[in-house]
Amino acid sequence: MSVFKFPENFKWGSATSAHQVEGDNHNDWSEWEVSKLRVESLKLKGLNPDNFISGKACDSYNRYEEDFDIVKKLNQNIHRFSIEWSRIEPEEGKFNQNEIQHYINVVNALKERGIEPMITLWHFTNPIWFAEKGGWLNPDSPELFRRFIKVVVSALKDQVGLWITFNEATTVYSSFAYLKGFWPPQHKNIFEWRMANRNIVRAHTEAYKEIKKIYNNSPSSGFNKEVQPWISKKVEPRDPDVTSHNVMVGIVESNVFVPDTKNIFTTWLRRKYKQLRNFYFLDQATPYYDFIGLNYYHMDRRTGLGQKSEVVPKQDINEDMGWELCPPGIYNCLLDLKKYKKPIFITENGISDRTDQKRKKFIKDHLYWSWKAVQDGVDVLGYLYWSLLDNFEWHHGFGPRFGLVEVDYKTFERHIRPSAYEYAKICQTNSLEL
Ligand code: IFM
Repeated sequence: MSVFKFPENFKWGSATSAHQVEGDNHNDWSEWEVSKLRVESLKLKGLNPDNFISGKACDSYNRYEEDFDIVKKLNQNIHRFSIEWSRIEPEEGKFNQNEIQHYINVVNALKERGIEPMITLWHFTNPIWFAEKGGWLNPDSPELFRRFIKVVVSALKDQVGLWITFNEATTVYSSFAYLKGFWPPQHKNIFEWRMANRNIVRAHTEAYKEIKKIYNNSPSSGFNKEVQPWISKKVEPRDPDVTSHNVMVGIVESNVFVPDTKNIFTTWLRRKYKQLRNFYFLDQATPYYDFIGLNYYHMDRRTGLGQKSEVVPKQDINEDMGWELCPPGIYNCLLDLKKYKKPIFITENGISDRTDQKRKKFIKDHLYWSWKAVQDGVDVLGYLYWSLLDNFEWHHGFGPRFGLVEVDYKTFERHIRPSAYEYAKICQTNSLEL
């Protein structure tokens, strides 16, 4: 047996997002889930529309303390969750103090348990008023987003040092919502897709500057430097007027492993595709981010450009999602990100596995390849499994089961799966045994 040790201060955790776990959200997604168009199209496919309505989800809005007790029990020291914009600003310009207080309570509940909060400010859902104003096609969208995040970050700055502006905004969201048409607002328009991407990048940059300004004016907020010297050393100010070393602001994208082919031309095409898909946001937003969040799930044997790679042997398929798994692909993705010279968190990596037969091996294999990337000079700060809980998996509804913890959607009872205890051993020892 070999032991693979991770760097000192490596963070171990898991992630969720508001719409997927909280329940009772009222946003553009919850409206779409019950829309006639959506319900009819599910019925036509012979599916029960009820399984595709987020509803109470995992009821984590009310059960977050119970969830965080589990996080602690599983030896995790970081937890990623998202804030639901439609709760904070249900009507344009009107901010709900009770909901702001709710998220202060959530953060406090993590801190009391010694768990570092990592907060995503946008994870696929929009307030209804924002969607009605054109969503991410609206030229004012960056300013509307900046106004929202200013309220949230100002309220939470004393306890939080790790912020993510956008989750998978260009690698998943904009193409699903504006190009392929399977997420609300279900458009299929290449010009809109480009426009949404541009506005999102602008929104990120403005948000980054706003967050830095807030922390600049509040040097005692964010990370406690004695507790977190590892992180305060990593933050380099990007603007001459920004000196805050007490906060890190990152971008999360979902990168796929795109293997080469045996042919030089199609390999060139596939690398171009990868460049456009995986790195668009990072390239456009440079230098306005302090860390990169990598979500990694699978390889793309066949790209949108059509050529199929034959150089990688056939891998396991995650049937629920139709994904071809490929643990060494995470190594490849991490090495690709090295050129940005920024620290990296693996902000998501997971498998839908109801019977929990494959999850333990999945985690271990991906951790082995992540460890190898660290040996090869990639500055990886932590690993967060997706997801802490089974949850609402967007257009796939409640079918997929990604959780370390199984959720009974009728009683909301939580059952920790055996693989979660295996992962907990890794978190505790900061090392992997194979
Ligand atoms: O559930 C999603 C999450 O919202 C974003 N990243 C991928 C996960 C699994 O599909």
